[in-house]
Amino acid sequence: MTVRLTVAQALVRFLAAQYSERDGVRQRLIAGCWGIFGHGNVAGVGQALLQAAETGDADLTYYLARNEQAMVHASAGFARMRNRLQTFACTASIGPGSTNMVTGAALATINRIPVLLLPSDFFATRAASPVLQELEDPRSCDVSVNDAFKPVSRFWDRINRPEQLPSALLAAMRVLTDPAETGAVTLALPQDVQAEAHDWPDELFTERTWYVPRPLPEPAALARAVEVLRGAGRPLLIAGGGVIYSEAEAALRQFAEATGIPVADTQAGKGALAWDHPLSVGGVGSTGSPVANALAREADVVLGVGTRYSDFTTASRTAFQHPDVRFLNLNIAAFDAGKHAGVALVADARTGLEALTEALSTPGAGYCVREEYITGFREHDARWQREVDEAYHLGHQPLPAQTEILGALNEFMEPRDVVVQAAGSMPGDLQMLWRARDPKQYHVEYGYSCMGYEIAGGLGARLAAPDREVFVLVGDGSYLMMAQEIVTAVAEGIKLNIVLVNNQGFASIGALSESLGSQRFGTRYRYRDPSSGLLDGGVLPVDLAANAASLGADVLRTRTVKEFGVALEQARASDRTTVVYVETDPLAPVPSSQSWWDVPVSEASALESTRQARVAYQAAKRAQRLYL
Ligand SMILES: Cc1ncc(C[n+]2csc(CCOP(=O)(O)OP(=O)(O)O)c2C)c(N)n1
Ligand SMILES: [Mg+2]
Repeated sequence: MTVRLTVAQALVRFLAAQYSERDGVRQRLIAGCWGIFGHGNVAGVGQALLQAAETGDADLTYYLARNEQAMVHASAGFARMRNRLQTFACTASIGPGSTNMVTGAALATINRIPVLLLPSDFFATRAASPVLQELEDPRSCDVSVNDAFKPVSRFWDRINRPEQLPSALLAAMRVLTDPAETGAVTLALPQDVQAEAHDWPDELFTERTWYVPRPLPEPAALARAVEVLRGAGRPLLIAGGGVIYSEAEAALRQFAEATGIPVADTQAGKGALAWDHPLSVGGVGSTGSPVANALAREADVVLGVGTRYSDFTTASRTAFQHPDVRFLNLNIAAFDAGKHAGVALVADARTGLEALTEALSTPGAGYCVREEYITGFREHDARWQREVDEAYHLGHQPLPAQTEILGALNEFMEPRDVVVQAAGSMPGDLQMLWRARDPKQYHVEYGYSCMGYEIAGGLGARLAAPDREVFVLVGDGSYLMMAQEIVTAVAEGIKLNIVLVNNQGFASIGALSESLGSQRFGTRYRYRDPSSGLLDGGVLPVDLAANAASLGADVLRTRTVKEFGVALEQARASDRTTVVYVETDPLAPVPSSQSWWDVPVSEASALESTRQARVAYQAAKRAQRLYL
């Protein structure tokens, strides 16, 4: 039997019938469809979504975003919160509507998070070419702006004929649900093809379940891994996002407790082991804790679990200084497992950790690190925790320090509450100072570190977990890039608590600039000073709190840490999206991670500040290693 539907109607009906399943738990794979309509999709996908809603033929709720980039962020935030087992589709109009999603696609792919993107495309028939917003490439009639999605998608296709849809859909669902391959999946939909009717086989629309696998380690690879660990005197485990996506927290804790191996975390992995577990040593790398970084420096074996070893994690390949350091990488993606010439253990994080625990716990011949090793880092951690307490309660005047705001928030939040952040000086401070109590509490997007993710990503996180309070932390720079989803939150009644931290510009890049001899050039939001010709004049008459109120949020202005704490209580008690506004001192002190990050400094310069920075840069770079 066949059913006559347009391509867009078939697509919607198909998406509503897809499920994912892991550990016997089944859920809808595509939870709904974000969109912004234009001539490219209004009559195609738009009509199909309307028809689905009106007739009840397909259940695919439509969410209206205010910016296409943001709807991809919301989908990624949602998928991350749901451990990659569920995501959204995103429909955009041809041209700018579609290319606005490219940044979101890159974010999803880099973070290995599934999102389904449906950019609209020019006429497959070319009947009306060049259609409004069509890129005309004199070299080929087959190129459109949607080709820009190719490098940032894990699967990409253009549906030029209805017959191509079924195989493209099956391939797309497979990639979305493959934990090793997942990322942005792009199906470009020419606007005429969306509206074209076709006789589809009924079976295309029967419910389909995509089983998310938990691959076991290969026995020979497990044996090699066990041999490496048994020879380790000063091992360090690095827990990445893969631990959390795999829900391997209990397996991680059992492995650590069985072996005594300390656990450091990455931005995506923070919370995999609670901060106050005796074997938890905090963030590792450029913005990590001095405790984890001291262990990293002397580790003879680094066991990376579910990490892609970003340059922040490895301190640009300076974090590990033991002359014979070896890497053992447990990862579901062979690509990541092979990094740093490591011994690769390709497996799901949970099954892999369970296998390692079992293999190392042989009765009478179990592996465990020496007691002095544990005592050493626990003493160091106790000293470090006192420093964190100080940073949380600095009493900085007249404006509070950012570390005090983060401290107040940390002490205020319940374990199941979620903090969302992405860019600026906060991810670094958070990675170093945040005390995560639950695996889903710390939601910092630091694969792409995309300014503007915060509010949109928070929206997705809250949609995924309506039973958790979401606290979006956003700097003034990020806020100015993408505040518009406050309107979506208000319209949908999706309650967000938004902490807006204003420090008059880019504290992060300002500090980085200064450390690299570039004197904070161009990093402050100031008037242009006519005498210097630079942007270092007076403070601008900008009121971001009023801006947030104008978008429909409740706003609480605070000036002190005490007022900030009271406002947090009020925000939590409210059922409306509430912005807690606070100004902080961008120059307040922050503890040192005792680490480094490679940002090249000009080799030739007319500026003394740059020349000095270059000398320091060259000295630091000598510690960089290849790990062959
Ligand atoms: C889209 C985007 N553009 C540029 C950058 C580079 N960048 C990183 S942090 C930052 C400044 C962020 O300012 P703000 O949100 O106010 O945070 P602050 O640094 O003041 O803490 C910039 C420009 C980025 N990460 N993302
Ligand atoms: Mg700022």
